[in-house]
Amino acid sequence: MPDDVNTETEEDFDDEEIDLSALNDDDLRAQMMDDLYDGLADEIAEGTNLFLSRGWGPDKVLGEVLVEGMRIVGIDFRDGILFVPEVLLSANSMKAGMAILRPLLAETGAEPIGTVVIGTVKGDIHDIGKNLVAMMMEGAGFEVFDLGINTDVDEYLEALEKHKPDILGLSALLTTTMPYMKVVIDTLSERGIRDDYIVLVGGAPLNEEFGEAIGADAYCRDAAIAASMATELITERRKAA
Ligand code: B1M
Repeated sequence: MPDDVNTETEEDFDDEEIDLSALNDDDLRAQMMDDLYDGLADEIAEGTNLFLSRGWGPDKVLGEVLVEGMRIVGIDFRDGILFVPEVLLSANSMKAGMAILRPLLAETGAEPIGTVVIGTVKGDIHDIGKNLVAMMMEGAGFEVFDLGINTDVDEYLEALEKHKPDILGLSALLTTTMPYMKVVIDTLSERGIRDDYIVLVGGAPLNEEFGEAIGADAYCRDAAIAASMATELITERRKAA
């Protein structure tokens, strides 16, 4: 066969391993966004470690690579280009990166400034955003008890009784599960314990008006705001006491 005939098929090309460490920051970031889209958890873990070794802060890797990558996945999910199994793989690869960043973001060394109980409400299994909020709150110096997903009102009540937190955080990503936040808050009111806690709510379909309408103390647009709001409201409450 003549030397100049290229026998490489498209499949061979796709299978070619990319050496992530050989990429500059911009290309690595772009490659990781592709890898997140394709649900490649090992590559996301490797890329996350590479960025950290190049001096990127954990918050920068989180915001500029992982959250941004997931935003793109979200757009294609909405537009029917990606489907649930694919998005689950992306979510898992996001978690592989978050597992590396979590201890770094949580490193404060200080005494906890308060306690938080957080969970995604009943009927809802989205947990990436809630996990980020928990991570950021830990990073801001809170002790966090995470109840996971699909949390019903009895589970919240049990955790409040057990951990006696300052803050209750509720997460919902679906328009069909947002109303359950009101069920939780109303139950606290019926039991006469609503004012024992600062209740923060968040999740993509919510807004400030909704938070107000259901009687939450605040709606938090993102994890950084949740952490700063928690600090602000707990400081205010302690001053007033
Ligand atoms: Co679902 N999903 N999903 N999904 N999913 C959305 C939410 C959706 C908007 C996609 C779309 O159509 N564009 C849509 C909801 C539409 C609606 O209700 N208006 C949707 C749907 C429809 C569904 C299913 C019904 C699909 C189906 O089965 N046909 C199904 C529902 C399952 C269920 O819950 N019962 C479903 C399933 C899934 C997967 C399992 C495949 C997967 C979840 C995996 C997981 O979480 N482990 C998934 C994913 C990944 C998404 C998208 C693509 C991404 C969500 C995410 O992780 N974002 C999402 C599209 C989107 O949001 N653009 C979508 C990244 C994350 C960092 O952001 O979660 O917004 P976010 O969190 C932010 C803030 O909102 C805030 O801070 C976070 C960090 O900054 N925040 C809080 C969140 N919680 C907070 C709590 C606080 C404070 C702030 O407390 C104090």
